[in-house]
Amino acid sequence: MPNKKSHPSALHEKAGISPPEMISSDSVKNIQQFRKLQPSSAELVEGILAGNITALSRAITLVESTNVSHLAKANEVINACLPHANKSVRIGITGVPGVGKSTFIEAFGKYLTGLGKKVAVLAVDPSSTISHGSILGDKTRMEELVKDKNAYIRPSASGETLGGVARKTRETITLCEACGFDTIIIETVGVGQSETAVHSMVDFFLLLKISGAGDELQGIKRGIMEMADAIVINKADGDNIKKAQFAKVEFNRALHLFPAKKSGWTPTTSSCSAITHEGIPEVWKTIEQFLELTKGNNYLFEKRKEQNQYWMLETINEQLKLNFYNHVQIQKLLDSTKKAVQNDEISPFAAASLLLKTYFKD
Ligand SMILES: Nc1nc2c(ncn2[C@@H]2O[C@H](COP(=O)(O)OP(=O)(O)OP(=O)(O)O)[C@@H](O)[C@H]2O)c(=O)[nH]1
Ligand SMILES: [Mg+2]
Repeated sequence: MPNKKSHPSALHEKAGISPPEMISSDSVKNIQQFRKLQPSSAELVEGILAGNITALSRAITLVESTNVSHLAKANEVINACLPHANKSVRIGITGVPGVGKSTFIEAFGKYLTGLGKKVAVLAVDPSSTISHGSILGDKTRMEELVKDKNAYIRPSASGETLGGVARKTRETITLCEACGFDTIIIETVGVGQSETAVHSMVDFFLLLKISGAGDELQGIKRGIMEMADAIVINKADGDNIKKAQFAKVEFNRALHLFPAKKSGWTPTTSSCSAITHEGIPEVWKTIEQFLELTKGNNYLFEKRKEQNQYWMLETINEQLKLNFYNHVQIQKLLDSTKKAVQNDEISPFAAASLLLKTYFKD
């Protein structure tokens, strides 16, 4: 009979094998390390106020988080940063795709850091809420600015709604200002309602255009013209210089048809080339003149106060809507009620009031 000991087999296991550790000690160490790396809100604030970019980026990620448990911490950080914010100039830049916004911001941003300014570039990009960060391409358009230690570029937050994305950008402005950035540039694509949102968070609104075939005013939304503090015709280089001059005259004429602005500022038109940098310093000069005027007549500060109220109301609207559509009973009833409305079984108003009643009952 063979000796069991000298011929171990699976059927006659004696010594046994200790089961593998359920959790590897390496992973535990990593997780502990990671937890330690998650700074408290006080640590984040301390970092931001010291001008630490890593702390700033982390705080922005926190603000952008859709995780409800992050909300309280994000609010703590923002509230602590608030007394240190508000000291920058906020510039909104809009224009249709391809007009040269990113190239312009690269040239303009470099010019400003050359003057010793600290520039933060943010974006409200409704398309990125679908494609999750189309501005990534922008970072390659802003090659020089990305490398500049006095510049900070943050791609657009992604989110469910434009309102939500814009609100996060508004909060990000506060964080950037507390971190010492004195010039905030917010880029937006001229689609949807994003210009209105950006206009509601900046001091100066710049519309970038290119010269066309003489029909400059075609297809331009009246509302955008009305919001603009300056129209800058980009790509005024090479064969385009003459056309840009014509466009400037035409825009100038059109701007004079609008009623005077509350700020007391008369919108300007100019041309530039984001490639040759011709006309870029003049854009900054215009903004300086605007600031001098609106600080002098107090408009700048009054407008910021109004904007703060706007964002409070916007946030309430946004949260109420979200809450309504996420309500369990509403989710159950919404589709069938929509169908009933479609089939003329109930009027849209009666249906709305029925759903609202259901919502407010709980
Ligand atoms: N000649 C000339 N070309 C320019 C100028 N500015 C931008 N471009 C070119 O125009 C194209 C579009 O420029 P972008 O800066 O990507 O335009 P954008 O407005 O940011 O575009 P989206 O991000 O798609 O909305 C690029 O090929 C640029 O090189 C300029 O001043 N002169
Ligand atoms: Mg761009």
